[in-house]
Amino acid sequence: MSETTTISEAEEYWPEGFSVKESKFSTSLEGHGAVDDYNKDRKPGPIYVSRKHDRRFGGIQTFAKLPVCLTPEDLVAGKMDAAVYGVPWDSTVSGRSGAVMGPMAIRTIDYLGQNTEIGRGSMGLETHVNPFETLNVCDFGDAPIVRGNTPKSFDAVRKFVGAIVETGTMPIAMGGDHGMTWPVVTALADHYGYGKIGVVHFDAHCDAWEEGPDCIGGHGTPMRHLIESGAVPGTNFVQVGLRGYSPDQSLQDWMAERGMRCHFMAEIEARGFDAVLQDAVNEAMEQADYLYLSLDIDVVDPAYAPATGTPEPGGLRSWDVLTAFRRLAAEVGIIGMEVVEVAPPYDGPGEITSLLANRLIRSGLTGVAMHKLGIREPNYLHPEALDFGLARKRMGCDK
Ligand SMILES: [Mn+2]
Repeated sequence: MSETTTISEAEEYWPEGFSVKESKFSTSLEGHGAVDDYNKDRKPGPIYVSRKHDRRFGGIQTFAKLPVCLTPEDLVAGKMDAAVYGVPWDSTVSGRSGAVMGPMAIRTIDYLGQNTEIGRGSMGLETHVNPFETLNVCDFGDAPIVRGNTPKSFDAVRKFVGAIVETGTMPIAMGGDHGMTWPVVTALADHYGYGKIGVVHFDAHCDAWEEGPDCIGGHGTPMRHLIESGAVPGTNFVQVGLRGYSPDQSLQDWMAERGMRCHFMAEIEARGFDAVLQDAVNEAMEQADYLYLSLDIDVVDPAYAPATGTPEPGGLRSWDVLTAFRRLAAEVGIIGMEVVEVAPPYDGPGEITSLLANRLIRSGLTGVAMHKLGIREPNYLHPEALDFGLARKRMGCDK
């Protein structure tokens, strides 16, 4: 197939005059887009683009100042446990656009870095675990996007994620609108098996709508596509944080019929977030062999995360979702995660939405490291995080 899309190729995707709802995914990893076009004879392995004196906002910004990998061979040579990548895509939004700029904003907002030699470590205060000491993690750049062509873009995203997964590396996505979850999780299902994956889905919205007329891959439909394709059955979904004015009764009935587990904000307010999170942890372990985390930043209250296309007042606190990502990754174990729908043009002073997204990924990575270290007890917190008197005692100050 040629590099450019001809009208006849477009008609292959939408044979009835751009009115067909089904996308054709190809399954081969051929042309997966995870390539290094500029350094063909380079020895494979992670590329460090920071100097030791680089800090905070300086230098070349990768996610957490991690080394860069560009090819699957780099991931293998670097024995990468996880690869953070972006999906700069917002052509399937229903509300305000801008999520195309999400990945870069999530990278550049960070002032920590990951290099302990410059005095700014990454040990989480709640757990005393530093994910970058336990895990090899890289920035894998961004998935290739075909402007103006949703099926081809989604096909490219599926292959790109497939190329990561095939190396045994965990893919961690920065979105991008939620439409991308259809190809991303399909790529995981290609590898782990249809019906084997469970998704804990944090969102103000259910994202299980039918496509609108003449629409394909809308950001309110990815969970519907995953259920209907068999990649992730309805019984394998746990949804947390739904509120506002959708889904309507008939869609709720459809979701219930498919065995979806949904925890609305009303239940969270009535029972408390911790009780509902514990249910979500238990349900995630009951339903599936492998767990994926999908978080739409609009699950968080717009007071904490205003920069998103379809904000809905009355949501979760930052602390809630940070805890949830860490706990699910640590206690259940995950095969991947994503933070989507960050639309930087609407962010407030301090770029608080991008910052929260950055910290969510760090928190999830901390959980992945805890799981690897065997720290899997319910709601683990380091004793000295709860009582600093223990630290004084340990150092011989308190007798
Ligand atoms: Mn969503």
